[in-house]
Amino acid sequence: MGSIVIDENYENCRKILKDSIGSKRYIHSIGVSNTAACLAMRYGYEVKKAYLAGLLHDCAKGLKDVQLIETVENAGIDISPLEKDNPELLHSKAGSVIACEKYGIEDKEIQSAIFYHTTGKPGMTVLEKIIFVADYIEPNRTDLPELDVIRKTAFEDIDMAIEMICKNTLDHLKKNGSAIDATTVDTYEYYRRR
Ligand code: DGI
Ligand code: FE
Ligand code: FE
Repeated sequence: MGSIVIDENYENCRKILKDSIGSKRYIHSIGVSNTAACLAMRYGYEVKKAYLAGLLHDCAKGLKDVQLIETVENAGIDISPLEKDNPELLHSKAGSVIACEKYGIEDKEIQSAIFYHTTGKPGMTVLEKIIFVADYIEPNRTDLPELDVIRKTAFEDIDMAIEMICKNTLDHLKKNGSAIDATTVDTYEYYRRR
């Protein structure tokens, strides 16, 4: 897989991304990239790096379950039994691989922010936090609980926003009887006790 050249306005990136994830998911990605840029301004992180991480965070969403598993396995990343049963969880880990192999992103901070964007993790870096939060609060989200208050909190106390997002996600998963990844619980416990 040859990687693309990223130009100043990410035009190549955008085109390939839109073709591979579809227009609805692409619009979400643009929302995450703009929101991530705003959070980077607030928390003193490089704005363009946050923008690019946000743009590409869901770049593996177009892959089928078998392709997600194959991408992650081929990169030598462990797959838990829970991930094997719920391969959609792997779009974050597969996304970090694809960001590197297909989009030429060699930056480890960006790769890691994509890798952990679904479950979060205890002790996240600034960029990991920014992408985790931007994914939840971006302007095209409408159907999530407490959006208004979490949007405001994100710009006041990002760790508090992470706690609120984790709590809502866990409540949602429990209500639906979905399998819960241990990392999702660990992230909540860490930010609840911070
Ligand atoms: O890719 P997006 O839809 O933009 O957002 P995302 O990467 O946060 O993934 C969305 C879904 O992942 C959301 O419905 C919550 C779910 N999720 C997060 N943690 C877990 C989980 N799903 C399961 N089954 N288990 C988890 O621990
Ligand atoms: Fe995602
Ligand atoms: Fe997303």
